[in-house]
Amino acid sequence: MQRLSGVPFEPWLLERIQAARHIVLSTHVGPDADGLGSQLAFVRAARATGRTAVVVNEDPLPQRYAWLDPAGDIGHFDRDAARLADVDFALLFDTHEVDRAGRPAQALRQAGVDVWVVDHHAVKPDLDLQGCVATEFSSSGELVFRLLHALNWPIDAVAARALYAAMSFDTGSFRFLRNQSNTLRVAADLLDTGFDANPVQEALFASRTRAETLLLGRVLAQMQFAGNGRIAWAALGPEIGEGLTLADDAIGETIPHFVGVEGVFVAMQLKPSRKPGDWKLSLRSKAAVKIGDVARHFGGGGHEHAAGATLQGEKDQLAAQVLAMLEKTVADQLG
Ligand SMILES: [Mn+2]
Repeated sequence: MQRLSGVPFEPWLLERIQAARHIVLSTHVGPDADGLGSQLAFVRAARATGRTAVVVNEDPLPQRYAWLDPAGDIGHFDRDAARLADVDFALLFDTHEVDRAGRPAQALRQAGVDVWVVDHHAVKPDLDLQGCVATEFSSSGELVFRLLHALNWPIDAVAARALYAAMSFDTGSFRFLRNQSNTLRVAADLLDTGFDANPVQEALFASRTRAETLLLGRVLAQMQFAGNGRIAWAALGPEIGEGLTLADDAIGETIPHFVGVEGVFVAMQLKPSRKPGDWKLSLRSKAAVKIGDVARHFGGGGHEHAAGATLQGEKDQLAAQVLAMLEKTVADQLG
């Protein structure tokens, strides 16, 4: 039975978290600064209340987020599965799909541990979930800030920095303010704890590696336009990253450069998935066009302006199918 709390948080949600003594946190595969920052802040606050709290994700901490976790709290399944042994409650951050959390969430469920979610993505109605999902929030970090306040757990400068990183990441440096001025009020409260925001911003937004910069050049060289110049797209083969040492989602970082082109409303990238033969579809859009339905049509999901799916088939055929639907979507919505 699905039981989800919004904000203000339902008493049963706060009571369940307060009752937990040994908490484990997990997030989706391909962890990002939002999920990781939310975890680190929650761990810090939970420990300050006398609880034990650990993090076990499917994937290891990506190297580019090492600065976020100087204490080494972010664990991963292959190395740290033993940490799952003595927990009495689990929270899944920044996703509500247990499949997207990999082995930690599966192992916990098999062991009979409650796995609840804390997420800001729109929920698939048929999923059996408990926890908190509030889609009006910019980020899981903003939601966790509210949750920690509702629990009356402390947010010190270390936790605040992690939440600020989470929020800054998901809002593209506070440009996408889903919760409007509230998002900036939360950021201001976090800054008042006294950490320096500049290194956080630089680590998130001014730290592209040389390999990533070369990749960006290659991807931009593949960019094409469709739909009277209102769609920018590329279908990228595995050779795009040849000879470059790159993180798994390095191509994904290039899509803002597509949607950022003047006159473009929708960006589409098709790129190799981790699983050979599968293709990852990424979609972004400016405010005037919603592309969530296109992703859902192809069996994926996400937000109205940032969504994706995993596809099987031949790359150029798939790209043509997606483009046809995007051209119709753009024409329907913009005329
Ligand atoms: Mn997020």
